[in-house]
Amino acid sequence: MVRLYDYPASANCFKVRMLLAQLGVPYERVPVDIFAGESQTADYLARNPAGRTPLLETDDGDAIPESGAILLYLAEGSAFLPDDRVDRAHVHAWMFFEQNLLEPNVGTARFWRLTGRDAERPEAFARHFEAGAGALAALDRGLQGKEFLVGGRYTVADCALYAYTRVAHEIGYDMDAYPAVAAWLERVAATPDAIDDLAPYPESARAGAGGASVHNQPTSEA
Ligand SMILES: N[C@@H](CCC(=O)N[C@@H](CS)C(=O)NCC(=O)O)C(=O)O
Repeated sequence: MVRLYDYPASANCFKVRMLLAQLGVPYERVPVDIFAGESQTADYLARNPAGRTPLLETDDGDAIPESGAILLYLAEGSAFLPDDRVDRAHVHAWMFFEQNLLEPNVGTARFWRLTGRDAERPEAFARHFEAGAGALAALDRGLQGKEFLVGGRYTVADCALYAYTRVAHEIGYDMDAYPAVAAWLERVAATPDAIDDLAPYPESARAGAGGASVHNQPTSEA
């Protein structure tokens, strides 16, 4: 059985839980308390040098870090990853976009806002928030006239982009400004076996709680 090293409040981990549910793959869920340093132990760093969740341990003991890599590994051979080379390239393009523009901005802004870190660095927060709005606008343009991101059907690209987009409203993004995104969010939520189990950040994640994590904090802002 595969094993998922998981932080329940992480939308990066949520992506993987969602795809595992949609593929019907049974797995062992191993909670990692990133604010208690559990992702920074020598053992964990040997399996993921970046010290982050999610991390997937395969049946034969390989350890795969990075949510996008895990999604692509799991989706291989399934209907969630197109065979067509060009469609596949578009899936990859959206997943790179997610990691390059959406997650580092919407994800960071969300983490800072929900844990009180926005007040510590208001200017950096505003930059992330604004860049996140730009990413949502780009996603909206990309979804215009489309049911799903690639090939007219739900793929791992939708799964990857759904995770942070669906919670953007929690920190004040006006989703009415992105009508194609809003309609797509509903379509993704209605796909078979979609889940809704993102946990709230616990007290230990709050600014000043003493956690050692650099979770969602780009080094350029450190
Ligand atoms: N690019 C990575 C980002 C992973 C990431 O930022 N994980 C956070 C939780 S959302 C984490 O485990 N942080 C622990 C730390 O930074 O110490 C991915 O997509 O998996």
